[in-house]
Amino acid sequence: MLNLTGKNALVTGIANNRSIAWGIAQQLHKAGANLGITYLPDEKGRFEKKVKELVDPLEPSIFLPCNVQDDAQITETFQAISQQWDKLDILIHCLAFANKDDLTGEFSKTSRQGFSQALEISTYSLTQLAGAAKPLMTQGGSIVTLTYLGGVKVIPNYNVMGIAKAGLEMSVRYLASELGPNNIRVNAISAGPIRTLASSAVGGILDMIHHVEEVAPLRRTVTQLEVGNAAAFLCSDLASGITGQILYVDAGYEIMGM
Ligand code: NAD
Ligand code: 0WE
Repeated sequence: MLNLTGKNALVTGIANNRSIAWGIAQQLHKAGANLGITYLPDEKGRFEKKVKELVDPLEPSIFLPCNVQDDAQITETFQAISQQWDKLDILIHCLAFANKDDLTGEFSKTSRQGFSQALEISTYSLTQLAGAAKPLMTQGGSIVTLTYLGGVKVIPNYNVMGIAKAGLEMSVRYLASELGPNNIRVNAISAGPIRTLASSAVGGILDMIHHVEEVAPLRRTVTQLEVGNAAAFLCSDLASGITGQILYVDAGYEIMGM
């Protein structure tokens, strides 16, 4: 049976009740994990209040701001973990960002700034967090990140995020290779399109969801909780032989050629 009792899990990327990270946090909690939550702070502290209210029922023992563009916040997060937890077992990387302007129109017009920002936040952050987690995962561990088909095949308008996800998927393999001897597994879930804060800001997302509902083998899209179940599996001992993999949780869409 899926059992995460006695495991400490750090979950990044919860913005609201539609976040994929929220679906994951709920399923990790249900399986018995002890949670730490980080959120992206904003100036007015609005995010902090909203996320705090949302996650309160899951009784996280750590709740901290962590903007991955700020080294000091990452250091503070992992310092808090090393002080409060005897070990870290699970790291969920569930964040991405690109300029809205770079998610439409001509990919060849992507600016240097937009390109590096998208890859810094969406790709480099996995390596950065995995590097910080490694010394705390003293009993082995499981790292899970979220990717999308647009990192493997061309999806209109995904543009610079596709390059970021291609880099993210290759980072999973290099990290799995490096961390394997420490019994730390690193995998990605490639989720089908889901309506979230990030995806709702994208023009035409509903049409994409309807397309998936028509052609995916299961004739539907997936939910945050289904992604959460797959993440809980990958973080559990049931997946002890699995590392470096990209697991599609997409109602089968990826297998279709026509
Ligand atoms: P979301 O908006 O709920 O989550 C994105 C998160 O990234 C937010 O919590 C935001 O605060 C965080 N973030 C952005 N910049 C950050 C920074 N500098 N530091 C720390 N956190 C930062 O949207 P989501 O769809 O749940 O996205 C989560 C992950 O799932 C992303 O990696 C996304 O690419 C991936 N994904 C989403 C879909 C989809 O259709 N929604 C499909 C496949 C993969
Ligand atoms: O990875 C994602 C979302 C990525 C994302 C979305 C936004 C919108 C708002 C990253 N940064 C931003 N920045 C913003 O300002 N997905 C997989 C969802 C998604 O995004 C798309 C998609 C799909 C699906 C963009 C274009 C085409 C399809």
